[in-house]
Amino acid sequence: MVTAQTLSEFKAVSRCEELACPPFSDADTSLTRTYLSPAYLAAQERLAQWMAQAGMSVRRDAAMNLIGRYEGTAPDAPALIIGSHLDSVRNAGHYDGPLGIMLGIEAVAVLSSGRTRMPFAIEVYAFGDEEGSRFPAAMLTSRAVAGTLDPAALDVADRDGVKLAELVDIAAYPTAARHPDSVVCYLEAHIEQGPVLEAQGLAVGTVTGIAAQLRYEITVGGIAGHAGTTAMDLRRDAVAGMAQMVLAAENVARAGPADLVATVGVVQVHLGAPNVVPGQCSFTLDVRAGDALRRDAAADEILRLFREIANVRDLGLAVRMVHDLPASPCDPALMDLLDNATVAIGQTPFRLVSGAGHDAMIMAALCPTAMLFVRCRGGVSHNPAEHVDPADAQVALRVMLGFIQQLGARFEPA
Ligand code: HGY
Ligand code: MN
Ligand code: MN
Repeated sequence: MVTAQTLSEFKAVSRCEELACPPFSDADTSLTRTYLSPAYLAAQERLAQWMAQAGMSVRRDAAMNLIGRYEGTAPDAPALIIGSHLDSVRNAGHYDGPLGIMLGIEAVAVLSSGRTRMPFAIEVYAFGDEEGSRFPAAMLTSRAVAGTLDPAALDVADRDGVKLAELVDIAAYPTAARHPDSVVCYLEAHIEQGPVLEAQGLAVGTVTGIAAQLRYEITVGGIAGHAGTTAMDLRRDAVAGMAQMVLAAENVARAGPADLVATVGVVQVHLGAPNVVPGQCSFTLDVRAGDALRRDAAADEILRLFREIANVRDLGLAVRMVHDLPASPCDPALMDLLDNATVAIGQTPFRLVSGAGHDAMIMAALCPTAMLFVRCRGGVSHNPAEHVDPADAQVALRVMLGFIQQLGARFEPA
């Protein structure tokens, strides 16, 4: 029914490469593409062309997601949504997010070129804010689509003080929500961002679930002082306290099981100067584990240690939760379809957990979800050295096409 193309016709990887440079990056010599930036909008325009070439109608929703729709055999049929994110971390790799979008477009292009229509529509979503790299919140746009967005989360501004409300119609934002009846299920293909598939010698793997994650913003208050005249025993040094807290968080995570991780990724010293004992600093804390119970126990222990360190050092401590993302199991029946499609092309099916967060964990509130991981070299990600072999990405496309065919064979209109 559907023939896989030759590798030379396969465009998903080269298109990710094209989008990794200006004008599709906000940085000159690396990839940074943040939600609603000029680079983000330029990348949407290029994606819209590829979606249209693949036979899709293209629109944007009120959360400024870009959406391509390939109609099914029945008008207004519910849609299989295939998606991932168009935004990136700063100094990013080229595939984290875009690869899943390009594979969705490529799958529709293969169906469209074969004049194949499914009993459901297929919509490809390029989500706008999975990384949270511009505003102090993440997954805003997939939460809007899933209908789980707290409007208060939209009251944010970026590092330059630009408010989200200046860039989008906040009042209309919730209209991006999809009615559950309009969606069949959600499928996301994504690089693994870990070393497991490479260690197994496999191109793709079926994701069983996504780890639970908590994110906090911590502020430590001390007393600024002269670096030359403030005796060590009289100091209330906010950065020294923060340093002790960072190591305390690392020790708790190291003492736990392999899937328990804690990360301090952003550190800021308020009015820092070489000759000033720091009076205030802030940092982010990200804690994850395969289930919320162990994640929460670790986070509680880390925050208890933070309070203890602050007391001993006579420092102020303020803790603000940025987000709480529960663990998200993938749908067992959809996992079976991915495994079957993997076997059907002569590959070995393999299941693994995702330590990284994805829009799929948000879409799980709306519909059954499935994720397909693609091997990436050394498991490196959130790094310009991120690399995916085009042949592996094409295996993923073939699995996705098999998944779509099986879903069509099982689909019963409501
Ligand atoms: O944080 C994550 O796991 C994802 O890359 N946003
Ligand atoms: Mn990422
Ligand atoms: Mn990602």
